[in-house]
Amino acid sequence: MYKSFIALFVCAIACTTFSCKKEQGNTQPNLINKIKIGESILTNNSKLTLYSDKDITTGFFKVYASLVNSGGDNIKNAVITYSTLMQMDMMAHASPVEQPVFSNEEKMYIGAVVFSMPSSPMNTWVVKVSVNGEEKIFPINVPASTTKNTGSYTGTDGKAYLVTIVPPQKWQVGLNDFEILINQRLDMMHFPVVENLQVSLTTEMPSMGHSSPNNINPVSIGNGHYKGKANFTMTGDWRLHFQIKSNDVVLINDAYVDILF
Ligand SMILES: [Cu+2]
Repeated sequence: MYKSFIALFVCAIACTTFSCKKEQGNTQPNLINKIKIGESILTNNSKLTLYSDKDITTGFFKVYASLVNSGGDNIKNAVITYSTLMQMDMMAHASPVEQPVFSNEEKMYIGAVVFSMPSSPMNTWVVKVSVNGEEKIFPINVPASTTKNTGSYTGTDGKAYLVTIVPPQKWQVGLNDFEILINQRLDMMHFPVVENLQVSLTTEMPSMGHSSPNNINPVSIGNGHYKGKANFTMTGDWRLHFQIKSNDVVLINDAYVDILF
């Protein structure tokens, strides 16, 4: 009897300690290799912080939102939406975004933004984040990427499209998994994703005038993303050419992005 009491007691302590530790460890957002791109305090004193994986340039970027209440606890059931706006000299426009979803792994909301053109003194980007209806505005400086990783094309149907590379963490010699994101520019503010297109990939090394074999054409995986593989036979400058068809009719003959590694 006495022994089982002890056992129960030890077990209770161990469980409490363990679950307490686990709880604390699990509620911290994973900030390894994240770059803070903005922070703001909401009216209820919770803190909203935005992060990216790397320095922002033109192109596709994951945007992480951490939301922590005044007691330091992670809030994971908020309704968070992203939108972008570029204020230009004579007009304003938005760009494609992917709405954030809470990740139990990262302990943050993860969405994405495409910066379709660089900032300049007259052309400035903001990312707007709405948290349970309260909007916070984050100015973001967007230098031009050193290589072209997003482009705008007019389709054979007369509509405008954006084709953007979603690169792997790191390009390497050999097979590289990558995705492209295809959006239609419906108007200056709306960029719905386009699914069910047929994409074929050819590679080119512009500086040496050769291509590479054994690439794998990107196929639709939903949300406007198309996943394929590029086979690089050497380091250097590579251009990925995409011919995009809709119902077997050429929509965009040559959308391309450039890679340098
Ligand atoms: Cu612009």
